[in-house]
Amino acid sequence: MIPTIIAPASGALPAGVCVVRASGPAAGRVLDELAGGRPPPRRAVLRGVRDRAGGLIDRALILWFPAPASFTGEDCAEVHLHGGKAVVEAFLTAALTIEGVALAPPGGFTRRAFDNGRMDLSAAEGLADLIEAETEAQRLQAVRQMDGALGRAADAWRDTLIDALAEAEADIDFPDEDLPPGLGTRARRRIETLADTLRAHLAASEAARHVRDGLRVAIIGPPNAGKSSLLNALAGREAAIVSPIPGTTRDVVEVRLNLDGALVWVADTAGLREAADQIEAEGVRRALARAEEADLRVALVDDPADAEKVKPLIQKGDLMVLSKADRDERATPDGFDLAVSTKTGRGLSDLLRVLSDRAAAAAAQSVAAPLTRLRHVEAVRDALDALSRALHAPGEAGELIAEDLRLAARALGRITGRVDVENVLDRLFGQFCIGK
Ligand SMILES: Nc1nc2c(ncn2[C@@H]2O[C@H](COP(=O)(O)OP(=O)(O)O)[C@@H](O)[C@H]2O)c(=O)[nH]1
Ligand SMILES: [Mg+2]
Repeated sequence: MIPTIIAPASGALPAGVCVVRASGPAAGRVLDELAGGRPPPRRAVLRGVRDRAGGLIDRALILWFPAPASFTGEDCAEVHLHGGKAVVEAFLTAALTIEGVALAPPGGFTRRAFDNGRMDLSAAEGLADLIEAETEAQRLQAVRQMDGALGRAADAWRDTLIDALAEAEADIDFPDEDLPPGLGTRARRRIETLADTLRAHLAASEAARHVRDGLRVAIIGPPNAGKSSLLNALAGREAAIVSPIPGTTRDVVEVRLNLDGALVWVADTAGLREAADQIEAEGVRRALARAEEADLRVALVDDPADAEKVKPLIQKGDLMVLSKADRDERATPDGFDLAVSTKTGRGLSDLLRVLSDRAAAAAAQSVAAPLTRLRHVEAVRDALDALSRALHAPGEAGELIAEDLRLAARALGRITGRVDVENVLDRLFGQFCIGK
């Protein structure tokens, strides 16, 4: 028999209220045995909740959602207890004495919703992202994905392919004597349009992942340029150690900023120079690696003459910034985007504005159904590879074309979890919190 899972679904205790959720065939029995029976479906009622010996645990609101019209598609019960640790503990202890009831694993409820066809895999991922969302941009992107935007797009793309496939197969089975063999013009045009759409989604996927994972910024520059001071000033706290001794920062220190609703990670790095010891050398190596993988580098120098030293490390769109701009009131020198001072605050709001604009641009670039995870990107890339093979196959290769179209449809089916899903499920649902 399927176990009935139970877990607190709301946040850390103590709290005003704690929602405990149960799903599975014995969910109704939890209410029968501990809460005086099942109320009418989807109606909140106030009841005394009692342990097996009849002792009062709490007074609680209870709800009953019979299958299939529930979050998981199974019988579900909710008990809104007062959020005291001992209250919740006593209730769970009592519930776990009921046969077939077990504690839910992480993501257990959502996994059942997926297994019962209540949501596709991309929607489940959207829900996980929504729960994790800390910024407005993350929330917007996640709620759309949870609402099915990506799932619907992936299904539509797949339908286009299946239609084209039907046509290609008809051509194989009943070749038209008057036409050259291979993809018909209509099918070819449809596949070309689809390939364009997929390419546009791939192009926008980096922006979508910036929204989800945050824009990654690295501050780089020679020792003592004021990198750690700048990080602390941006963070508004002492995240990194500041000292006049060059070579103080040895590891990458990262802070996250919520800039106008967008997530930005700023990393402070070890100063780039010939290292004095092995630990510092490792710090420099990490600094270079972090700078390389960042979306944006802020090259910081306190002497314009040092600009040449950092130039080889920066890329198009990166920022050249002069630090310690309190020492004289010079205008921003040629070749620099900004001059900042952590002592007087000069230029700091301008720098934050640039970072927030970059992050917002990333959010705005997103298409209606963004590919937010590497998993989606890989599926679309595989589909595109198969499509370009199909489009470039020689005319007589009808069977091969059909096979490539099938492969492309299969790759797109992975986005929603319609095919090839087993290997991702445990990993995905394992990342959820308990009670979700
Ligand atoms: N005058 C002035 N000194 C600064 C400023 N920012 C940092 N410093 C000083 O520069 C030295 C090195 O700073 P730090 O942030 O550790 O530099 P890092 O090695 O690049 O991380 C410290 O003595 C700081 O007090 C600034 O805006 N103005
Ligand atoms: Mg430092």
